[in-house]
Amino acid sequence: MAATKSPIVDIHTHVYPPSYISLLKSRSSIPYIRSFPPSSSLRLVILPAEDTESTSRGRPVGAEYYEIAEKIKFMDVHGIDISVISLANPWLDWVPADEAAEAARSINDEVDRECAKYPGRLFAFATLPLSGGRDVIVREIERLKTLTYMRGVILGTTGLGKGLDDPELRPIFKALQDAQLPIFLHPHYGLPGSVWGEQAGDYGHVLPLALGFPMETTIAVTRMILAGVFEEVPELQMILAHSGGTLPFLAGRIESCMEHDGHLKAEGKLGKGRKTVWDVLKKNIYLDAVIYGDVGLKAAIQASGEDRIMFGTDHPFFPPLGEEDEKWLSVETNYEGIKKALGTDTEGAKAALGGNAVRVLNLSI
Ligand code: 5CU
Repeated sequence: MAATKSPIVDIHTHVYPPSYISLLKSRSSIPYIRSFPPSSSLRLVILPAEDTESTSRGRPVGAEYYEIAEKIKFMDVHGIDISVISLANPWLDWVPADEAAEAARSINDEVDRECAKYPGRLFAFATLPLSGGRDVIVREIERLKTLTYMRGVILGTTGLGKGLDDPELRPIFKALQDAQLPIFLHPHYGLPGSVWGEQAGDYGHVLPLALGFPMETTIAVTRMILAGVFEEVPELQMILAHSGGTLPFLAGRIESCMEHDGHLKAEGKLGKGRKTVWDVLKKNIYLDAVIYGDVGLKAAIQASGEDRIMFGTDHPFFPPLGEEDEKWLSVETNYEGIKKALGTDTEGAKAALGGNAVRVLNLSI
């Protein structure tokens, strides 16, 4: 009997649906799309650190950012069976409060319709109307159950504006827990520009993307742990972008700093029933494999377990700089990292490449 091939699933892959692209083209502050004469080609400017007069101002933006057929083409070239697509940063963070509910409804419906064009190949993480406030957000979470292809939500680190340890977010986390919708946590804001120094303009996007993004995620989740979110919402599930930033590597240090903190002890926060950082990594957290190397991936596997790792590409970001390449170096590097860390055709590799995502996100229709 022929062996059935185990599926390859990309859980970290973005789109800006056509309606969102139109909005970006109508704007002149971040996030926006425009050309910078004398060049007529369009550039997408989204990161706080990149809106400067240099070649670092945004990135070229083409059909790969918004055409769903381009996503399928990319999947076919890279052997990807299923993609769980998500709106790319900065999501709806910038939308005025009174427009948030309608914006989220319309984007989520649009993404669901895009998935329906390729049944079985596309699923999605929905977008929340964060600026609309608690009730609007909870209503959208409840509505998501009526959409066929939604399997979780993508979330940035700012929450309602005060970070993810904000007590006001607890009902939202509970609503996600009750709806069994995992959070795909993704960075956007990085670290304050001052940490990159006066020469930052010479270094392109390297510092904010390589270091700012992972630190942002690490800080956000550490604040949730310190605030006791995972004790209060014990079944909350999160998939952390970029293999958890640096959380797997720093977990021991964070844990030790907590255990030696007199203030936490005096406040009774170190008693029985506390979930350690290691507990949270193994019970509440999944990690994508978008870390471009086996050393970081092995740390992720050791921290959370082979059954909690999920392949991703970050498409359409990190395209090859040479136009002649069909296969993307960024994707091949991630495949290679999984091969080196988990071998080829092992149960662990199959799980990381797709089995875990199919199981956790229920990827069948
Ligand atoms: O290259 C970038 O700026 C990005 C980004 O903004 N978001 C993302 O998911 N990956 C790369």
